[in-house]
Amino acid sequence: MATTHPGWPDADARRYRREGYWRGMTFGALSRQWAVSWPRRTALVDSDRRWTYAELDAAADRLGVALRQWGIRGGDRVVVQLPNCAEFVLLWFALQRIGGVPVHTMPGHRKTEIGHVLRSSGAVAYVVADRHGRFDYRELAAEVLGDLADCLTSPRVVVVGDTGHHADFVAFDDLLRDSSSSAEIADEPVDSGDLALLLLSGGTTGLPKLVPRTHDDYLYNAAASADVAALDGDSVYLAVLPIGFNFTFACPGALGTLCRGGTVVLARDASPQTAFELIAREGVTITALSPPLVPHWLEEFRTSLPELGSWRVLQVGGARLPDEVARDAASVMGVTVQQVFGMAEGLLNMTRLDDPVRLVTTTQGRPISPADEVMVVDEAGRPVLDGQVGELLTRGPYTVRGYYRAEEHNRTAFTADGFYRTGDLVRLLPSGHLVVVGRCKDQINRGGEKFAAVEVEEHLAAYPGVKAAALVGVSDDLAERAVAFLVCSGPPPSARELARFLADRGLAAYKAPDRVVAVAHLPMTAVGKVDKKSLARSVSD
Ligand code: OOB
Repeated sequence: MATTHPGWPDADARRYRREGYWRGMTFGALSRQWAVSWPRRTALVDSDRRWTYAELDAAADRLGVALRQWGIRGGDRVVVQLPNCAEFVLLWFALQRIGGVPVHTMPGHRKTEIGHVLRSSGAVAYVVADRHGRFDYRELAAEVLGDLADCLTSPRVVVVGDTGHHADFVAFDDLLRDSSSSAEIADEPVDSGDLALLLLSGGTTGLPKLVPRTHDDYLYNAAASADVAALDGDSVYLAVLPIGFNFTFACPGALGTLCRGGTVVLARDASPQTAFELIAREGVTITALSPPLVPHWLEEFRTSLPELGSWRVLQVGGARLPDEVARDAASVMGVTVQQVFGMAEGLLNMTRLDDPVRLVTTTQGRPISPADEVMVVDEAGRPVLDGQVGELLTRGPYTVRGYYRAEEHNRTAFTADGFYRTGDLVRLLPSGHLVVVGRCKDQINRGGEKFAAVEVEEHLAAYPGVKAAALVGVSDDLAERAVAFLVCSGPPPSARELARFLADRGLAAYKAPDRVVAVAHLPMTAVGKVDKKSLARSVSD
């Protein structure tokens, strides 16, 4: 493992163990324990399919056997691109039992992103749904595999649902059926310090990096956030955002809920209609949204005035929640709002359920762990004066010390003493709460969906007649808009033409610019970089 990414230095690891942050437990063993502690409680609900903890345990064993017989070995990476369905959870725990490493991707990712993730993780398998929405993931898988033909070993494809005409793809259900009937497996020798999963970073330089999370650190992430969200055996968590998103999966999300013996309910889409029906039917107590969804939920709530007496907490995170929306959400829907400012790399900040309204509506919370170290620094890396704005740096028991297979990038993304440079501009209040005021990383964050500007700029520059391109995030009321500034030799393309062009090049749809502005040249800063601040100002005045 030492060759793929840096881990925590021994002294820190010893301290995290000694002080109880790291429990020395793997997810494979832990999920067996749950089945012993509360076998008959409902663990998982997907439409009209339900699993108790005992059933989840048995399914993970059976699928683990099947995956092992199919050739998955300890340490093998498996790229998972599934919508919110029970198979995601079953597969995740099955992989944990045999030491496999799920690599989380988003349903919106397309050929470019998936190809990159398959290559950079060196995955042996790629798991997709047959269709979701109007999109056929089997076609995507076939196309990506065609492009990977140059790789030494091409990953094999598993399809949840119907494999269609793809004879070389394996159906998830067949995999299960063909496994030997005695579903007894000896656990692989997995160590709690081993890699448990890979998450995708938002990306600041080109394609996203993989974030290596261990059993020790990710379990602490889930359990500590479960405590801050006051989860217990009566909690019912509704997964609305994509289940592969770290927020939905483990902050506290599905994993934190299971750690406490609660119930995870999966929503197939993020509409308030679907969610309100599930909240009423399943007695949901907590759910989590990204900021752009909140006004839709508010509007539907005001219109339909649903009876949702069980619902207590609404977490919101992934992008800055405007203060007024936070206030409205609490007062209109009668729930406690919990702001969550987190990152795939680790650090989680959450407002506390008993924080005064002022902090809940105007801050993005404070670190969840007493062992989280945060520093706010100026451009030269020196701590700013109290209350001043600067870049947030952090390290701690669940914040990684480096990306996976990214030695060069790690030299700049982390300080010499192991602090992760978040690229977020924050102000630290005396209470320890953080206010996110902006960003110094070249990233676009469209209401939670992030990507590096440079990744799209490279594609924009390939558009016929485009001589130079800069993509700039311009903050709007709720989400950020991506504006493409283009220097063109002829008439500039429209936003729609660009969207089609980028989709043809295999990019996720959310990366397409909202607006195109033709300019004679791109302004430069004194150090020769494109002056994105002045470009942003030119359209936001
Ligand atoms: C979450 O994780 P990522 O890795 O998709 O994105 C992390 C970045 C942060 O560095 C920050 O720039 C932004 O997203 N962000 C927020 C925010 N939450 C995330 N910016 C302002 N306010 C917030 N509340 O997005 C994530 C992971 C776990 C839990 C919640 C969110």
